[in-house]
Amino acid sequence: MKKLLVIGLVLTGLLGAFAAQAEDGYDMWLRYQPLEDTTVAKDYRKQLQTLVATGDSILIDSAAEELQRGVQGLLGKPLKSSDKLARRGSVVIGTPETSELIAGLEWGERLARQGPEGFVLETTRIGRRHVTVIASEGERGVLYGAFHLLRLMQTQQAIDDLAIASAPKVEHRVVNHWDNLNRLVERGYAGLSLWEWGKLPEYNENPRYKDYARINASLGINGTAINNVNADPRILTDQFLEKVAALNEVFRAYGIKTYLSINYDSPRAFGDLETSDPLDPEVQQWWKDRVAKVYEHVPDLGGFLVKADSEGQPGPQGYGRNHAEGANILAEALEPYGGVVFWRAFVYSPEQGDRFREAYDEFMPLDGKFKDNVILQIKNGPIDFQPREPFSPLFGSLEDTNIMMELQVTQEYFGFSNHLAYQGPLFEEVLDADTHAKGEGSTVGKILGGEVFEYEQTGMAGVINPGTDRNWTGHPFVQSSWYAFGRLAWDYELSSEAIAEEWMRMTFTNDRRFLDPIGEVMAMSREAGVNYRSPLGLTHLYAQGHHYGPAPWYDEAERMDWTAWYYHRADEEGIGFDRTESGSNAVEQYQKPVRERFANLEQIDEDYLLWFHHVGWEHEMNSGRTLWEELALKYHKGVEQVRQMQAEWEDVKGLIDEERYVHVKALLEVQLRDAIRWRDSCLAYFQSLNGLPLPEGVPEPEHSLEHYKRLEHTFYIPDPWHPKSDDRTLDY
Ligand code: BDP
Repeated sequence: MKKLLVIGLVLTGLLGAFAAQAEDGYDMWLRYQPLEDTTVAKDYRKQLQTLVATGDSILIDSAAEELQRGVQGLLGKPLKSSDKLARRGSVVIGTPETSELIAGLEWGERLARQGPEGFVLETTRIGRRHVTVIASEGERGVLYGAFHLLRLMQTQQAIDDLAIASAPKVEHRVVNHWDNLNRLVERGYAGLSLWEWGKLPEYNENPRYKDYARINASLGINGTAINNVNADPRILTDQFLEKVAALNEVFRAYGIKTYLSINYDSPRAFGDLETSDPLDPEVQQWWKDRVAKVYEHVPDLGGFLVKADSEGQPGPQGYGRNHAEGANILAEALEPYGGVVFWRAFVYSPEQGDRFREAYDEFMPLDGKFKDNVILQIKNGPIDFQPREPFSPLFGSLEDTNIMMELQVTQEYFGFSNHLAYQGPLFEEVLDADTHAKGEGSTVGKILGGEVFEYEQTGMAGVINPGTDRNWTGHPFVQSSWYAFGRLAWDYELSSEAIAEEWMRMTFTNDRRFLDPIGEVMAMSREAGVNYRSPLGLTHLYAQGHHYGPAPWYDEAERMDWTAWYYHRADEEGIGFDRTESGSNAVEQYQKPVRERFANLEQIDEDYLLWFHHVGWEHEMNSGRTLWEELALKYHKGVEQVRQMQAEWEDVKGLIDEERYVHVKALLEVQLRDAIRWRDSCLAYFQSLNGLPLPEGVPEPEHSLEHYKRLEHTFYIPDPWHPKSDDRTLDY
């Protein structure tokens, strides 16, 4: 009996130890697993023995708690907490206000240079003692500095002679959730919304909330817009505001401000007024009163995010007013509380000849008309988060309007949470794009940082859409794009490659045998996605509604509708959207050097060719091949790249935990299936138009075009947000 008990205990112990090591992706990049390199760990232990964190501040408490958690995990032993320096190995954290030791360093000017969110992380002397200092003008900066130190350790960098000063390059670093109040997440592919509205406000201790805040804070993200831009007016009711306040309570401890997406028609939807016309004094008063209520509940709310006059959302134009008039009344109501309005520039009206032109044509005439606490939130490209877009011409054109860029982390157009498609290279591509607004070097990044035009406020937003899936994002590698967004929002000059390496080290392992091949996989994954979907500047060939599978075909009757024809203009003769002078002339929206390059068939980078030109199928490409051959080869290359990704993944077996290894491996199979379908559907369709043979090396599509057309409606699970896609599956 006794023996059995002992065996039982040993078994439970073993299982316990095993369970502790099981990796389900929940911890993201904050795993703090014991360091693989024991020499490094030994060095770290010397520097990190005692933590001196004084002062009364929830943010510094969070920083201290995180350092303890990290050091405990990485080194196996927590720091001693003390309010005095130890003989050696002290870490002193704080601001000159919270810490006398830091005040005593007299770093006022240095800290001021980094600002309240920046920090100095330095190995220095206090008296005769060597110490590690994390200091900032503001408490947020201390928190970010703590995460920075932990990142150095997780990636096994030396920490015995630190001299780091860092500050974010844009002010508002905000994640956006497209979460509905019924907990369905629009374009979210990882479960239900994280926000348990039914249990709030009473229960805000769900550990997910705090972990979510830690994940964001570790990147320096300082804002979250928690509900869908297609906004439910109920978010502004007292009942929901109480719930929002309970969430905000958790986020506040990590320096994250809460923002709410509001419905522009709220005054009417509440049943209070007959109109929501922004120039009606009663409407203006309504917003002032409602905003006062909002701040009673959430005194430090960041402000509102607004999608107006877009895709059926109400807005000022419904009342004959423009976007500036619409935004300014909200800005006025928020101003006394320091709140801001993120006003989205994602607009296009169906009667427009070229959707590309729309945002620019609508917003340029309003430049300089928005209040200072309005920031225009502009998607990276002129259409809609496509695998490759030229940068939006609004970047570099709006001189007197605060702007921020909106990027998409959730893979709406990149295979949802089924495909591996690290978005870092896409983000980097747009940030590095040169607008030439004030001569060469006026990159989108610099514009966003307010270095080209003097904006009052700057920012970057990322649509993230995590859900209740254990690993938050569905595909483990979608985490990497969230990470990349946050890091680039902090510093748009970082390289996507370096970011990928950091992420892999923290998320998987520091083992070079993993980092090198999988770094390559990450680097190629976005381009692979472009190649098997829409190479050479093709765009939006998606099945209507769910945006997962291919549907390049169109019905004659639907030509001008938002079907694929609208975007690719393919026929017997050729393919591509003419946006030069002979077409929609959207190129005119760019500064001269950019315009000239895009407009010139000889000079344009072929990756953008069909964005701007309609060319014959036999148009000669730089390679000497015809467009058709090149296109077919690109499609095929995309498939081959997925095969290469699979092969690399095979090779890292055993270098990381089995659980995530197997998960990614399985998803790569799905990705290969889909890549082949994309290639074959598109090639079969285009071939039905041009009648040309496929070039050597590209296999014939396995099925008939009719087969692929039928798949359009059964290719992906019905999307709950698009009930119509559900109905249509019944046809087959
Ligand atoms: C499109 C999405 C749609 C969003 C819209 C937006 O398909 O679900 O509501 O963007 O950004 O890409 O408002």
